[in-house]
Amino acid sequence: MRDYEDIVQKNYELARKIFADWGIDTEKAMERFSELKMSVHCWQGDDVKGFEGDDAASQNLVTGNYPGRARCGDELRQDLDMAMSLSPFKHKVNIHSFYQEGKKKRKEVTAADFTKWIDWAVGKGYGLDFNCSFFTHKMMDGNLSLTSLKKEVRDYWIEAGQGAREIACEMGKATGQVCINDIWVPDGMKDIPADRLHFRSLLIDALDRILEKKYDKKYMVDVLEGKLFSIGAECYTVGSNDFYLAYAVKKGVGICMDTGHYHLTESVADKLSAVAPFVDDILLHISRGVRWDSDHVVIQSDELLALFEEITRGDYANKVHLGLDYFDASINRVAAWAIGLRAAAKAALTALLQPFHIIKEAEMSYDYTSRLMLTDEMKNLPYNAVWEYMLLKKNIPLGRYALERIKRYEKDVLANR
Ligand code: RNT
Ligand code: ZN
Repeated sequence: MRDYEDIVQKNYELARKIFADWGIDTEKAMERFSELKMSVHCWQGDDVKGFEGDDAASQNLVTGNYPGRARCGDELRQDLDMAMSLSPFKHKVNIHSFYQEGKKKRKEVTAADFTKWIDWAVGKGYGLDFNCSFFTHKMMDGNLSLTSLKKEVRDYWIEAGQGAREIACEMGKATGQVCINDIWVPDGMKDIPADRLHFRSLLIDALDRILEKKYDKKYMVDVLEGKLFSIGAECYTVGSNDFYLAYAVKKGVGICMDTGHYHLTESVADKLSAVAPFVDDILLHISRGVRWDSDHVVIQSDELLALFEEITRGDYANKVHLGLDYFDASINRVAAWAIGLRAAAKAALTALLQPFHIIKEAEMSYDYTSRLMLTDEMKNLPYNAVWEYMLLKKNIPLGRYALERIKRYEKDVLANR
């Protein structure tokens, strides 16, 4: 390990000079990295089950049964701490209303049912984000919630949605960091609907009622998350991406873009500059779509890098909020978090180290030859040398050593569950 540290130091010194030659200050890039906050989705740790023990209407969409699933708040928080200790980001933690620990009916939960989460977050300096869980519940009408044809079902979920905003606001106040409240509903149709507009009208009414009360954006910000399709809703999603985007722009609400919720060739990196001029807040749910699944563990990829390139170059710092969203129960769940966190962090740092100014200059002088050649050349700069040095400085284990730590945790903690 000591030898390895020396190598990392030496590699960094060389890399620093190479980047300087391209006009990049590596120290500054690392400083900018340190301002980034990543919201970690708690539901990777328990296969999106929640703590209510109510499996009614549940469709188990998470495949795999690797041992060690977190079964309660204390276990989930312990696993989250472990995963975040392997990531160089500052963190928020994203929780759903069914992670309440007060054994309340879902529409009756209040911030008091999240005291343990809030105390933990405040103690560790994490921010919190929130979501009303419009699924896995006996008040679901099949996969319809806010757009059920039954008024009592709609009313139930509208109340739950209103309550969630109150909780989110309390979380924002307690942590001193804005809490993003995301609304995603699974409502849709397996087969071709007769009257598409009808369900969308119901969703408009429901959202209008949920979002009626005004909150201080310093504490709580609302975002709406659309989707292309789900299992069992292949033909029609009421809350499609177009629907929410139009609603959000008209009503001054934020948008959540989940990178797994579009056609596989669509690019959220491209969408940011199209949407950002018209909305104040964009929450990213960074995920990896694979064929029909929108939620594979995030790994290093061209798409991921493109997303961080856009965030860095577009300077959306105050508008774009970073978050992860995926789940895999077939591998160690803590590792699943760590893999995604580290992949996103590497992409973020790489984007900050890129000599963007040079290709921008080429573009501004219509020199597309230089732009293309330099875009390709800059892919091979020694980013990893800076990454390893940054981890070393933050006292975060490098590569294989992070895995060793996870394996030890699996043996000492997860295996005993
Ligand atoms: C589902 C959405 C949503 C969920 C979480 C659990 O397709 O992506 O964000 O993953 O709210
Ligand atoms: Zn999502």
